[in-house]
Amino acid sequence: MEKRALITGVTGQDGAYLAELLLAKGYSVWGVKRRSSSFNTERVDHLYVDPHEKDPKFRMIYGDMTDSTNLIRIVQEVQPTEIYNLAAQSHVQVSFETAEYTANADAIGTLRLLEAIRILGLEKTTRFYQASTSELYGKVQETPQKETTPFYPRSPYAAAKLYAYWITVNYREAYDMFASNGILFNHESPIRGETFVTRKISRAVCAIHKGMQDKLYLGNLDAKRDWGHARDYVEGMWRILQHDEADDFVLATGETNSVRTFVEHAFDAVGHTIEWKGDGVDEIGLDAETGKELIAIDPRYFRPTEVELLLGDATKAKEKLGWEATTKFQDLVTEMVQADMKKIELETNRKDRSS
Ligand code: NDP
Ligand code: GDR
Repeated sequence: MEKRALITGVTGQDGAYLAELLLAKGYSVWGVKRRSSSFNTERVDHLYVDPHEKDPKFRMIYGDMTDSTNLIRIVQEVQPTEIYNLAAQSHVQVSFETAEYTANADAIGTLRLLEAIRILGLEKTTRFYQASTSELYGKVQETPQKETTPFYPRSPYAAAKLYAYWITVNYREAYDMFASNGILFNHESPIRGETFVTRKISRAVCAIHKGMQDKLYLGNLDAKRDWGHARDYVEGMWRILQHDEADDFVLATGETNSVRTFVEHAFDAVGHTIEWKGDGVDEIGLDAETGKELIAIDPRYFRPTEVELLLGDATKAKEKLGWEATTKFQDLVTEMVQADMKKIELETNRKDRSS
């Protein structure tokens, strides 16, 4: 039988990696993209096929998680064998500003999609993956965090994702649907959104090194995250839906590092050593060689409630799915910095040629 995947959030980091993976596995992939006044498909443009071609393997369709009738029509048209629900307002800090919208898209959006499957009578033919998150653990209850660790959300984003998590479990139990949660810890890549801390750092480090930016402003340097590579994590999503029964799985590396350590490694990748001085909002990071101030704190980037420590235990995924994170923290940082350096150099060459 033809494998047809529907990916919501296909234009995001994970959507792009997942679409590539599924196409390589022979799937037909349909991605849901939002209408935007500027181009928003940069991450998947390389997968684009002329829709006039006969039977293209990758297609995009307009949609929005806040629009039930649209979602029902999409599921009806695609008749997917697998749905990966990756669409979300995914920025934790932004969720404090746009709490209601975040709940609508991330929580009720998930319900809308599950309902679309039911309304169309596809409960027995469509498998459903929900992009759940380590943000559910929030305020530390125990470490490392695993499937049985209690949740304590610390943001409107996490509270919305908590609803999405439980409605997925509920539809599995109530309607015998194959609906699974992947509780994924932070995963990054060279195509990570520019406002998440890792990519913000890798871009700034390159711009500072090239003399195009003076300083990098950050918030909480002591928050700790379990950072892995997005490429590994989309493989885990796929394995979760291939398992013989629907279930919930943590995907994590089992190693945690602070934002501060990320900054140090990133600068190190371009040959700068960082020395820290002062504390609290007055802390600064200096270039150990020149004494130049490269990092400062901007309290705007502190969150009203913070998640201080995330460290995951992915033993269940290893035992039941044979999944393990393969990219080490240091290699991830280096890959991101090198990719941004290449981008800056290409951009500079292009400007030089056109002037
Ligand atoms: P991104 O922010 O990179 O991508 C989010 C995607 O959702 C984009 O395609 C975006 O479209 C789309 N989207 C946002 N709002 C809507 C809406 N109302 N209707 C339709 N589409 C919408 O996130 P990631 O790829 O990093 O993450 C994928 C999913 O996994 C998200 O649900 C996230 O919350 C979750 N997650 C991510 C983790 C991570 O570390 N990356 C860890 C755990 C969970 P557009 O491009 O137009 O903005
Ligand atoms: P997170 O990612 O909130 O973990 O959510 P983010 O990279 O935004 O923050 C990580 C930590 O860094 C601290 N921080 C800063 N964060 C940002 N964005 N900008 C800064 O300047 C800055 N300075 C310090 C934050 O306070 C935080 O502690 C990501 C998203 O992908 C979610 O969708 C996903 O669910 C979780 O990861 C797992």
